Amino acid sequence: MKSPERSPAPDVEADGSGAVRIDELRVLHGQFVDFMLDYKFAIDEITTKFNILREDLHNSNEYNPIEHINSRLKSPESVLEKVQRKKYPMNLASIRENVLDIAGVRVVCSFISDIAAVRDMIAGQEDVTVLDERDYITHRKPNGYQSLHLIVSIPVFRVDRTVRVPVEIQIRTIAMDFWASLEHKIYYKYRGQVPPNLLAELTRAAEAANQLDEKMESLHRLVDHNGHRAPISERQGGLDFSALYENLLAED
Ligand code: 0O2
Repeated sequence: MKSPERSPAPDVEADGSGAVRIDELRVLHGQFVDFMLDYKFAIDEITTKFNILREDLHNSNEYNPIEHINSRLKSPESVLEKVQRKKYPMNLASIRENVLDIAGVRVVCSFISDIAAVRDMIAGQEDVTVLDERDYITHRKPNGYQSLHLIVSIPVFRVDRTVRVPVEIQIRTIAMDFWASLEHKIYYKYRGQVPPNLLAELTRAAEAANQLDEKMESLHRLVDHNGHRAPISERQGGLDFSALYENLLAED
């Protein structure tokens, strides 16, 4: 099949008056829309990968660590704002190379230990290349933010070419996600100038979310996914959930 012709890159010379001609603007706009499509398709690809994993696990009656998946495509305004803020060259090649979070996918898991499992399932796929990894769980941000961030690249098969497109994947628990969504809203409400007392409260709330995650992880280790008791070797010290568990069994 013959590939459709694509418009050549316009020579965006001003016409002498300093203005860019309308036909040149149209071509530029078309190229930007086409460029952004790569990222939309990359989101579709990664989302499909996670949905396949979920359905495959469900079908084989195995434990499914994924609670839900969200995605977002950065708006053209945010992309251009980031290019300006970071002082990257303003052209598509530079945006491709430098702005790695145009496509974003967030995977929310039930338990802390699920995060590494989900990470390995996606990073281990043949066509997925991990470009960068930031572990804000082991190294929590000072405000309390926790999440595992991966920048991966995946092939996107367009009609006339294959492009490797970067996607930012954020993997976190329900509690981490709950905290981050609220913090994000507060941050935007105050346009980044959050009052110090509110910041301190948010950091305390992050600590509470973390404690909840740790307690849930302990429970998760005590009870296997069919509601049976886990091997003694998997029980952790510290929290006295085993006594609670004994009582529950005694009531049966
Ligand atoms: P949105 O609306 O989610 O896209 P940079 O992207 O260069 O500004 P950096 O250091 O490269 O920042 O990336 P980093 O710190 O790994 O974080 C990128 C994304 O992680 C952010 O994207 C947020 O989604 C999330 N994130 C990071 N830190 C925080 C935080 O303290 N609170 C919350 N709620 N989210 C955070 P964007 O583009 O900022 O926002």
